[in-house]
Amino acid sequence: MELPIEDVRVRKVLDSRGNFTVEADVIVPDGFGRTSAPAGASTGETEVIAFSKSGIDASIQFFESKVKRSIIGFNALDQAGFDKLLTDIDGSGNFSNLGGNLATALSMSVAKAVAQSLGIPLYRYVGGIRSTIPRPMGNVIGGGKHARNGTSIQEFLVSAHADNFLDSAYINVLVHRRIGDMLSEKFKDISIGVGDERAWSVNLTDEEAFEILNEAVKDISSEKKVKIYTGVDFAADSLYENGKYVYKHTTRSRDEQIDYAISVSKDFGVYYIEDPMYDTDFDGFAEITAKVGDRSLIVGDDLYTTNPERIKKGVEKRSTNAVLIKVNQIGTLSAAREAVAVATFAGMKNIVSHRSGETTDDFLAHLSVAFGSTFVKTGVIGGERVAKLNEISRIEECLTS
Ligand code: 2PG
Ligand code: MG
Repeated sequence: MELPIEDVRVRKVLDSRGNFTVEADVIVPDGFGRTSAPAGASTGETEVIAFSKSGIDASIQFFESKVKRSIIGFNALDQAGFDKLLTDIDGSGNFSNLGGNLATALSMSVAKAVAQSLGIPLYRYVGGIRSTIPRPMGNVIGGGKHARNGTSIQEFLVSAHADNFLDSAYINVLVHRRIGDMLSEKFKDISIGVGDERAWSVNLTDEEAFEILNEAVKDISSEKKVKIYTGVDFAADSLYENGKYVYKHTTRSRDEQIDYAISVSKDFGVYYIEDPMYDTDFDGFAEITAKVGDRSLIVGDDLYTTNPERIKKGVEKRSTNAVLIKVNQIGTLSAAREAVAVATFAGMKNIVSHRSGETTDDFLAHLSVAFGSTFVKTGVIGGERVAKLNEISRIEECLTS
């Protein structure tokens, strides 16, 4: 069976930060797929390049002149072949000609068009018969590169475990709301902002943020009688300067950073710990995982950048017990799927994640179900965030009815 690609169009659209990103439309017989790509702010060193270094227009120009004619007529059922073709035509090894964002939009749109043509949902096409509903995880207090005046740690996260996905997502919202009230009380005369992902942003120390987080979680958890896990994304690449970890109120050596991450697990009871160390320090991650991996998830984001080869290195070194998955870090659905396969085979959990600059596209909702993700990290509120949450809730309705 063949499903030849009949037409492809790409265009610029705006993301949630108001920056330009790309959207791709793919048409196959009886199928249409449209995907817009998100954009990171705390990007990892080894991510593919979002757009050509000459800019987004140059990426689109590259597509029009070098890619389009080769993909018209290509059999869309051959996702791996399509993704390899994109990679080969780009030829740079890191999508610096086509741009990883355009590659992501094209790759996902082919899968969406095929799913529609076959009359099955995207999660089913990508994941086969195995489908798992993840738990929603979203940040409620933030800073780093996502906010102007927030905490040093990029994200303070929560994940409620209620009976169904939407209730869990709603309880995350209640924690966010409670924290908003607590912050208004604490900073009576100071206005409180939100960061790119709608987490509260105010001039707090990280320790104050932990206290507020834990108090709000305790309150809502006992009110709703639901377990709520907490998490952090250190995004340690953003803290790292010349071998040290520079926070607003203190500086930590490598060893002190390792001890701090361990104490965040042991003393603050944090279950989910993302990117505690700089992205070349596989051994530092491993020390943390060895000490607290039995009680916490140690998650590699900038460490791995959804790159199967880097995940293999992490498996060898026992760096983490979980991996974050963002398609536009690696540029194609096939590579992201391979990243999940490598991690799963090694017994690691995976978490499909949004980017700080998002669109209302909901493909990551389908991927989190298809990939058997433990959590989906996609914020708590905001139209571009709840687009994903609501779609997972719809999928859950289909799977349970
Ligand atoms: C992260 C992400 C999403 P960004 O670090 O995990 O929260 O941020 O998209 O800016 O890389
Ligand atoms: Mg991260």
